Amino acid sequence: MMQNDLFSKSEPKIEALCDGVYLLRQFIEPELFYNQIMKMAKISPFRRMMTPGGKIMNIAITNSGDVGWYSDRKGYRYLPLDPLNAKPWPPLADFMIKAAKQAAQKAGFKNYNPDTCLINCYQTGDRLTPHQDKNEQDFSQPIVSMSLGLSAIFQLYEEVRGGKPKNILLDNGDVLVFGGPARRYFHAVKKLEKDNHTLTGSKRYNLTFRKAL
Ligand code: MD3
Ligand code: FE
Repeated sequence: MMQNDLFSKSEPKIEALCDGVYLLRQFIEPELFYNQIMKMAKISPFRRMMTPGGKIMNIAITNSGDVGWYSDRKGYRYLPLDPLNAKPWPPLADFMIKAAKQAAQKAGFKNYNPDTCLINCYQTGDRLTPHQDKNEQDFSQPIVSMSLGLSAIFQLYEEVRGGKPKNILLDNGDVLVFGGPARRYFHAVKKLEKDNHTLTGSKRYNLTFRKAL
């Protein structure tokens, strides 16, 4: 009983994976986030964007917050309005900001102020190729990532793109915090395997909270 109390839900475990990368397993309430995503997607639907090179991305994307990450022939950037409906992106709900700040705080980042959340929707076979996130202004602010639904293998390249990555299995409700040197690391997500999840069906969702401006 005492053993259990030491690891009870009030004191979730935090695991340092490497310098600046922290994993908080089962940190959020997935249903709450999933329901919110479905509400927001009615205003700004998931869509497959075009890369600057003219290819259609396989992962469907939407945003919430003051600005949203966007890609087309003109390049990658943050936009205050959703080009699909010419309206602001759905606002970040207070509970979302609170959870992201709580995760950052646990990882040691005190003044985290996310102004946007990029939401990725993975279907069977979708993968994210190695890349850096560098469209944000302030690299001293961490990125907080939340996973929903089907599990996926996340890959972190500590050195360069060509090096051997660290593989991390991300499950429903897991949260990752990236800051400091890790903020600039290359990372990727392996192909989503065909499976079924009680909350999300055949899909995986990932939310990345960022300070873009
Ligand atoms: C490491 N998303 O949207 S989240 C992305 O699971 C993205 O959908 C992945 O990479 C996903 O850009 C991984 C974890 C993540 C997010 C941002 C990072 C890892 C990061 C920025 C720097 C280093
Ligand atoms: Fe990324």
